[in-house]
Amino acid sequence: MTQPENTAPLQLDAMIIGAGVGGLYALHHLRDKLGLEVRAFDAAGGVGGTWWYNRYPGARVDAPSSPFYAYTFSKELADEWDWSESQSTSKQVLAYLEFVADRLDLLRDIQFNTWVEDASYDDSGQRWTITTHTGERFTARFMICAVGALFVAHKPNYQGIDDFAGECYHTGRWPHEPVSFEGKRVGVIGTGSSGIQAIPEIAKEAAHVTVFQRTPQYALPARNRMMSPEETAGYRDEWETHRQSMRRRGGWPFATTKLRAADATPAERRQRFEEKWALGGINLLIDSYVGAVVDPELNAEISAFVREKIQDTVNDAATAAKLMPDYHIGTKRLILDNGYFETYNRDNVSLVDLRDEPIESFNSSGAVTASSEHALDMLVLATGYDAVSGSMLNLNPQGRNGIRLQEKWSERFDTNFGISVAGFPNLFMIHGPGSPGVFFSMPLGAELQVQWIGDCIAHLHENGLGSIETTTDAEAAWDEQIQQIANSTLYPETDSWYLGANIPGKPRQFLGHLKGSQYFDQLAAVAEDGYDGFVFEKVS
Ligand code: N01
Repeated sequence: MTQPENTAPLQLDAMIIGAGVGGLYALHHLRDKLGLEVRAFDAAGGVGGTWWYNRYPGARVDAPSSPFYAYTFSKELADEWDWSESQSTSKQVLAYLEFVADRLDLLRDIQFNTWVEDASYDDSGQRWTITTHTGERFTARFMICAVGALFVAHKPNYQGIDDFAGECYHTGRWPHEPVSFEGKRVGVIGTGSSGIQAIPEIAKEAAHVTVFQRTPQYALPARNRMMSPEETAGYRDEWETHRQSMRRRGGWPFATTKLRAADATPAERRQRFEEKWALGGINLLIDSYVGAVVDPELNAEISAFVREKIQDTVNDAATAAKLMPDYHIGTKRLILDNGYFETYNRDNVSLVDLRDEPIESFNSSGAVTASSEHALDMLVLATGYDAVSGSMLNLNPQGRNGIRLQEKWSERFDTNFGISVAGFPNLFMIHGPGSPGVFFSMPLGAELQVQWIGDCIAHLHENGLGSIETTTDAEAAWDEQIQQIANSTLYPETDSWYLGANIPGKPRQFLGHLKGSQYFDQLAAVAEDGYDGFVFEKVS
């Protein structure tokens, strides 16, 4: 539907960009709790955000326990939804989000298949106006950007890659139609969470899989299992306690160890690592001893333990050697695997170590490396995302005085709390740069940010205020806090998407707040203390 230029845009109270985990809750909270006139927009054909697109074989939550990758704001929702496995498939997460959208009657206020092409702020009217790809325009005082931390797919720019004549898919843009690997020679580039989940599944069907690996990765066994009715009932009984614990314990509901590695002998530590390894999931890292991503000695010991496990699993010594990670475990996103290393014992899987054998180019029939040609029928790009900042830069809103976000963020991704940007009044981000994001529970983190935004909007209404905006001083202080916390850990010593290191030319800056509970305490305190670090204008 194209709207003529001179037609007045449709007036709303708030517009939400994105109908994923954050956007759905924002729509519910602002519409049903605050009574605002709200509409959400999404380029996808349905709800789910990143889960709408991540349908590659093997895609699962990389959190270890399904009931905690879910909303916590409604006991009814928790009671009405049964998770079937401890590590949910992407299909089930998507079904859950569809269930939530249906149950809360959200669909009537979401405009799907709609790409927001432009967003700009009008100073005098204190309103945002968006223009969609069809030319429709909407205006509202508030714009909530729930555009996803892992949305903008990163495609490597190898010479000739577009000349490849076979099928080519990115894990973050997987087709909705079935993809068959049967009888095909499949090349997979990338061994992050997506590649490590997809490779074992592809190998079960394909004639041959060639994995092109740039950095060997640690992965811990997920030990995925079916959830029994008793386990589900137990979670429901303890729902309020778990909810409170997640808020207090950095997004994770269970108490973790207070044991110190220095108080144990090497044999005792080894025994404990074995126990945690047997339990699977993130237990080895977070529950062996205190400080695995802070204490270099403990980290080195856990890293060596996992390398040994890889060595024991992979039969071919040369392949095992190529698979040996050499960074501090946990400082790239920790990966939970379902038979990844075992996959290299199959006859139809081979590994190319790009550090020794870089890809020089692609041609119509495959990849050319320094010493070989790899003929392929299909290429799977598991090469990740322009994470955290990428989707906001894609939207590229125009704030005060005509400044675009791409200009504002050309050197640093300045924000306050990862929610607000100086020069962009009444714009709120969910999981923006400087938020806890993946370092906390993403659904709970989105809920808490949305609730804060809702309270802030109510504060404006109650006080006759037309706009709120953070200051550049507050942004500088926020960045300092983020970097200080990160620098007290081992994270900055490893190249990862947390630092923007996966995207050529992207400014290096740690992008997440590592102390989620502290973050939400500070966020609450700022509102209670009259929004220090923010400025308001009266309604114009
Ligand atoms: O992406 P990644 P991902 N040539 O950036 C390699 C979340 N997630 O999609 O390590 C060759 O982690 C790159 O190599 P290197 C989760 O938070 C969640 O796997 O940069 N290789 C790396 O091996 C995760 O962290 C779930 O040297 C290139 C890989 O591609 C985040 O999404 C599931 C390359 C990219 O790994 C991203 O994971 C999956 C190049 N030019 C993911 N460029 C669920 O919960 C990049 N690589 C379902």
